[in-house]
Amino acid sequence: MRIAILGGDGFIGWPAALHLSSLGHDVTIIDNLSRRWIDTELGVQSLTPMDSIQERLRIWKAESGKTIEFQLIDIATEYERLKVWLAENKPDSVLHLAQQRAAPYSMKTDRHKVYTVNNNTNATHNLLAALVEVGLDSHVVHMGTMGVYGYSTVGAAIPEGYLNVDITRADGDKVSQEILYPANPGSIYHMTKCLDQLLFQFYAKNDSLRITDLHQGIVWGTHTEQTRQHEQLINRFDYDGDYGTVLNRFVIQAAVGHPLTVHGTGGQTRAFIHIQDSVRCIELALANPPAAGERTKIFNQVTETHRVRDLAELVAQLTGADIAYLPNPRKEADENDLVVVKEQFLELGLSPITLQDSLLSDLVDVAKRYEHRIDMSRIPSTSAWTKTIGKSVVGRLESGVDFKRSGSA
Ligand code: USQ
Repeated sequence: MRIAILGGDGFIGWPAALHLSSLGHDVTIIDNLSRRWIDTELGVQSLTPMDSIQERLRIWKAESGKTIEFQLIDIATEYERLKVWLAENKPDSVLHLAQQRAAPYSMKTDRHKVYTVNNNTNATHNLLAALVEVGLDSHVVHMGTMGVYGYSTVGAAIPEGYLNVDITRADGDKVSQEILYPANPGSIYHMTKCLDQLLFQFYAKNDSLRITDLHQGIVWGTHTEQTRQHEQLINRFDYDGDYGTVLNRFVIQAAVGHPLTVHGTGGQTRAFIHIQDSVRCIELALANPPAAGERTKIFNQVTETHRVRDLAELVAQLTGADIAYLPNPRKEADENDLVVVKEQFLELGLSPITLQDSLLSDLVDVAKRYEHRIDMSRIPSTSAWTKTIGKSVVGRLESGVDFKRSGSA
C-alpha cells in the first residue's frame, strides 16, 4: 500500500512509519517538524536524544533496506503544496497525525489556544478538501482521542463513536436515530478533535470519502519493535509538564527521585494503550477501511482503564518513589468511573499488551539511561485551565512547596 503519514516525525507518527515500512508498505512522511520547534519554544527536549528526520531515515534504510521518503510540508498552511503532492503521488491511504496533541500546551495562553485551533482544524480540513478536489479515493485514518467523549459515564459503557437515541416527535411518536456520541471536550486540544468529527461526518456524507477515526487513550511506553533496532531510531519521550503524559511522567519522575505529581486526588480514570499496540491498531485500521458512502468508521483505540492514583501507587511500589498530591491545574472531575467498549480491534486480532511490571521496568531503565538530560524544573505541569485556577495553583507548583511537604526533592 502507498501510505502518506502526515505528522510522521511525532511520538506516534515515527514508530507508525517504521512499523508500516517494515510490513512492506511504501511510506512517505509529510511533516512540518513543528514538534521540534515547540521543544525549542518551551526550552525542553525529549528525554531520548533524537536525530534529524533525514538522519533517522538514513539509519532506517541502512538497517532495513527500506526507503521512507520525507516531504517538509505544513499541511495547515500550505494547502496548494499538499494538493499538488497528493495529485502527483496518489496514496492509497493517508494516516493523519499532523496536529498539536497536548492538552496543557493548548491551554497555556490565548496564543496557544488560537494556534491549536488554527493548526488542527485547518490541517484536517485542508486534507479533506484536497482529496475531493484531486478526486482521490484514499482511505483517511485519523488519530482522534477518547477525550471527545469526556470521561464521565452515565452508568453505561462509552460506545465506539455512535449512540442510538429515541427522539420524541411532535405527534408523540418516537423515532430512533444514530448520532455521534455527544461531544464533551475538556481542553481546547480535545475540542479540535470534536470539530474533526463533524468535518469527517460531512465529507463522508457529501463526497463519500472513506474515513476512519481512532479514538485513542493515553499512550504509554516509548519503544516499539523497530525503534529498538538502532539507537538512532529511538522514539521521542516527553517528560515535561506540557507534553509528558501521566504514566510516562510518573516513571521518569521515579527514576530521578522526583515525587510523583498526582493532580488533585488522583481519582481521574483514563483509558490507556501501549505504544506497540497503538501502531498495531493503526495497521489494522488501514487494512479495514469503510466502503465509499459509509459513515466514518470509529474505533476506541484503548486496551485498559486505570485511575491516576492507582498508577502512582503502582510506580511507587515498583521504585520506592514518594507521591505528591498537588493542586490540580486543570478543570476536570476529581473522581470518575470510565467504562469503554473496545471490541472492534479485538475482533480484528489485536492481542493487547497490558500494564506489567516488566514493561514499566524497561521504561525506568530508559529514564535512568538518559537521566542527565532531564531539567527537573520542567517537571511540574503549570499550564492552568482558567485564570482563576492559574492564580491559586501555579505559584504553588512553581515554588515546589507541595513537593517539599511530600518529603523529598
Ligand atoms: N495527570 C496527573 N499528573 C501528571 C500529569 C497528568 O495527575 O503529572 C492527570 C491529568 O490531570 C489528567 C490525567 O492525568 O487527569 C491524564 O493526563 P495526560 O496528560 O496523561 O493526558 P491528556 O492531557 O488527557 O492527553 C493525552 C495526550 C492526548 C490524547 C489523550 C487521550 O496528550 O494527545 O488525546 O491523552 S485521553 O486522555 O484519553 O483523552
